[in-house]
Amino acid sequence: MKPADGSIDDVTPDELGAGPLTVGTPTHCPYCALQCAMTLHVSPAGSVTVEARDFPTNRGGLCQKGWTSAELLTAPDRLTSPLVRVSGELVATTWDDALGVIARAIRAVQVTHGRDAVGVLGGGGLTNEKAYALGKFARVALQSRSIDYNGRWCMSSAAAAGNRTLGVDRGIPFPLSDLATADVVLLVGANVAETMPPLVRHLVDMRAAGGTLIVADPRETATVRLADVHLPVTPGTDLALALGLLHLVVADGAVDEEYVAGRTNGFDAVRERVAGWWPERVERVTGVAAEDLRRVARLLASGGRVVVLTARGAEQHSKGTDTVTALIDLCLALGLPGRVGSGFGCITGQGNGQGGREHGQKNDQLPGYRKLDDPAARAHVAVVWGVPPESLPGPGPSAYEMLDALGTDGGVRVLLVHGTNPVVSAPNARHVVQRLEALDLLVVADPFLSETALLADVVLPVTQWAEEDGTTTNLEGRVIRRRAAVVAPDGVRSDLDIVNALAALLRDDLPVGAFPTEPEAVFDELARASAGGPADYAGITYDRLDRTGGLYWPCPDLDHPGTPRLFAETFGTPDGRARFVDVDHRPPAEDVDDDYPLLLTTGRVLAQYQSGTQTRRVRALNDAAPRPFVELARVVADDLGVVEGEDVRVVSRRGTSVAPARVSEAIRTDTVFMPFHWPGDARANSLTSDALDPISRMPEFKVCAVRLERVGA
Ligand SMILES: Nc1nc2c(c(=O)[nH]1)N[C@H]1C(S)=C(S)[C@@H](COP(=O)(O)OP(=O)(O)OC[C@H]3O[C@@H](n4cnc5c(=O)[nH]c(N)nc54)[C@H](O)[C@@H]3O)O[C@H]1N2
Ligand SMILES: Nc1nc2c(c(=O)[nH]1)N[C@H]1C(S)=C(S)[C@@H](COP(=O)(O)OP(=O)(O)OC[C@H]3O[C@@H](n4cnc5c(=O)[nH]c(N)nc54)[C@H](O)[C@@H]3O)O[C@H]1N2
Ligand code: SF4
Ligand SMILES: [Mo]
Repeated sequence: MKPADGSIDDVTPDELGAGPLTVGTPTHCPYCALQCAMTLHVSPAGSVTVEARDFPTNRGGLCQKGWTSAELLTAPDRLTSPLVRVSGELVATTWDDALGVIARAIRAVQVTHGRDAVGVLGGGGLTNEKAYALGKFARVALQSRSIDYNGRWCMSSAAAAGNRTLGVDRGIPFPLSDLATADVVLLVGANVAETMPPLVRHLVDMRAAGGTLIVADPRETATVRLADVHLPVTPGTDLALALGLLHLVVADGAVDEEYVAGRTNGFDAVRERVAGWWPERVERVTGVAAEDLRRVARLLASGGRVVVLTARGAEQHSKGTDTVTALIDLCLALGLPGRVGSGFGCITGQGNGQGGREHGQKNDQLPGYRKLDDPAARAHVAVVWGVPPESLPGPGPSAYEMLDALGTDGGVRVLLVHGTNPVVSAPNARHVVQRLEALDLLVVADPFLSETALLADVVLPVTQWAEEDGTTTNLEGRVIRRRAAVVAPDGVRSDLDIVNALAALLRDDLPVGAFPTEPEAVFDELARASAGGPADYAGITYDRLDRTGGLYWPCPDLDHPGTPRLFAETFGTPDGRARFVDVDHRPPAEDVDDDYPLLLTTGRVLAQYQSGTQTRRVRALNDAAPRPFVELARVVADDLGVVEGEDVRVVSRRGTSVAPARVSEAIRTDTVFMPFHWPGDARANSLTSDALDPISRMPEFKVCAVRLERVGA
């Protein structure tokens, strides 16, 4: 759908909207896990407009990113030809040549260094079909254990905590619309007013009906400004906060003893643990006033409909799994999970962050959220794949650990990157760039020349969102349909085509049709592979999705209506009872000291998305959020002698970044904040710590020690 004359840049949505609308293609947004519903209209000249569509999650709303998303389809620097590096330069080539270069390098490296020396790094924005195909490609065509994905840096702590307590990881295990009928909602480290604006509609309705919104965040964010209570936690102390709240619930006699006795195991150790977390101690650790703790504990224990949600602020820590666990313990003690209108959830981030962690691109996983080291799971999936179970490799390294070992003995030497831009988004990014440079061959498949693609030896131009069919699974575990609305530009291919072509070049012994390229065929195979697993899609088909608008997993057979609410009667554990897990607070991996006296935390702004590959190419979004910044409290700015807009240098043990100061009344005086959307000198991840959570392997993006310097000085 190339515009005939390149004039699309000058047409505003209003002008396009003035004409009669076509029937349009109903689909969902290319960006975050809210997966807002939209209709795409294509004009006879080929320009595309976005119309918001009503759906229970977005209720007719879109954020600015969604409204402007069609601009991605006509970006002037869209990649339309494979590129290979010749004498240091990326030059255009044919698909046959590019795929041949990759296949030869894979073969050579696997002969010399073993199968695991070829790795795949996937993405939580990829459709279910692509995530499934990448996992199968790694296990069946490469027979390598080296595959993981960027969701490791997103949902891994939430997933690990959900699995070990509730026995299943479906981020929000109830319909999002439940928020509107809650009496109390507690958000821990979630800035939904910027990261999922249409979600706020449910919270606004909740408050209009008399409900109370509580937000724990070191900054007074746009979300905090909507709230009734702000808990201004010190970064990295939510675990103590959770223990302190449970202490008060126990002390007030507000534990739901019948629920605890009837539906859970292991509360005694937790009850004993929280006895030591009295409010004044929690105040000293977290910076949250004891009286605010008491008020929040009373609200949570009020007996009404209570929902607790976490996002990355609580989770992206070297103790993120334990923090989420402590919050789940709190909710179990209150009897919330499984009670209609109440519950606990983690807000999934990426467009297919939920489905992307269910079907096999995770290092330890087979489709249907099965475990790679479970013999029964291996046997089931091996039958669907037509290979012997013993040919399937075991679990491999996590995303950061794989990157950290690139090019070393025993590490990956050929890396295929699909759907992530680690040069901008990986922790300790300067080190990661050095490791990427040590590879024998770096292959990046992307619609655009991302910062990681700029380092690659081979770049493969791929189709994006509105150019292809597929499914995603939204933040509530609802499987929905993405639909092709336009024809992809000449020269680009789908990730599914790439996997198919490489498998054919590498292996002539695979079953016929092992890597289908039709999304629906891939989905049907995925559904069979997932049958009987925790994330069971066996009863879901494109046809059913088209008729229903979406189905919640598990959906084990074609007559099954799907499962909007989990845990009504039983949890996902073998005995059906939830497990309290005894966890304790600990400081971040890197605390402040005389040389690095401030805490750096990082996150997002409304108008940019992730590493910015996509949103930095949309004009209106760049106008809205044109540059990076360092948010710092006025007293910190005054001490340093910097004024609003003046460049400041942020220094950590790993690197330096320079960005303009944003002097703020809305941040703790011991904390500075940087968004991570920009590359180059202002890259936040030049500073961040690569300390990992021991269970989830989540990096500590949300806290490290830094000092500030005046650039002029
Ligand atoms: N505009 C926009 N929206 C997005 C994205 C985007 O890039 N841009 N990305 C999507 C993705 S993949 C994700 S994962 C989600 C993330 O969504 P969120 O988790 O809402 O976003 P963040 O800005 O990463 O972090 C949320 C808040 O955590 C706070 N915080 C920092 N440290 C701590 C701490 O120690 N404790 C507590 N309680 N809070 C802390 C920050 O101040 C920040 O306001 O957003 C999704 N939506
Ligand atoms: N400091 C700091 N760092 C962070 C975070 C933080 O809070 N602070 N958050 C972390 C989190 S939660 C996340 S999710 C990550 C996100 O960081 P990244 O993984 O880098 O996220 P994106 O920018 O979404 O990268 C997706 C890439 O895939 C491309 N793409 C889009 N569609 C397709 C497709 O169909 N196929 C292929 N092959 N490519 C496609 C896009 O153009 C883009 O280049 O960042 C993490 N990094
Ligand atoms: S909130 Fe997320 S899904 Fe909705 S329009 Fe914005 S980016 Fe798209
Ligand atoms: Mo994320």
